Amino acid sequence: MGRWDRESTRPTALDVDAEALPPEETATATFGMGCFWGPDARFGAMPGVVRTRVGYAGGSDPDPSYYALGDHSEVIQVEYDPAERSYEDLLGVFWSNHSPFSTPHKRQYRGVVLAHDDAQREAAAASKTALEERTGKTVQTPVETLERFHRAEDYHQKYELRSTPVVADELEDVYGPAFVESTVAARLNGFVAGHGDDAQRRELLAELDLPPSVISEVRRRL
Ligand code: MHO
Repeated sequence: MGRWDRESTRPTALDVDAEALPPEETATATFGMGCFWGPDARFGAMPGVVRTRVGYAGGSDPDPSYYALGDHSEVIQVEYDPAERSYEDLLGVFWSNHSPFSTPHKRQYRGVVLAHDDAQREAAAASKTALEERTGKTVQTPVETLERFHRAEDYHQKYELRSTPVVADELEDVYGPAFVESTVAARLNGFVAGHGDDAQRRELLAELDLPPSVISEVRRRL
């Protein structure tokens, strides 16, 4: 893919993504928090989060899809830099951004921690107990073990960004299939949904060589 501004020495979005921490060096967390579009944007804007993707998990159906979820729930998967973020940080965001004291009527939207290992399971259980002690209420959200993550259809990935006029088409052109796993797309997806702070947004936008139409539409939404 070429540069938008031939004179520019700024990195393209793909250059920036190529510098992102490789998957072998990230840690991964998976949570059910209701409709997965929201947490995709929220976590995507967080410094230290490297990649996000949405999917279906927590059930046994071998091949779930949006219209045939079986016993799975919508989940957000977050890859993060363990040197910059702790699993506890993510748990903090998790507990304050779903409804832990009630069970939704559809399993599709249940809150759930899907732990990747014993350490995550213990940390999640401890934070659940702490929340119960702090509030005096019973937390309904279970802590379970992730068996398998099924990635959702592309049209659900980075949904806020994808549904932003102009930006969506341009970025699909720039990225093709790399869009879902892009760190830049994760951040922009968060920014258009209103997450992230000013300095963080300005820094990323100033850094990138993106189509001017994309920059101006993203700016308009900040
Ligand atoms: N049906 C809701 C949530 C979608 S979410 C991917 C809506 O259209 O807003 O389940």
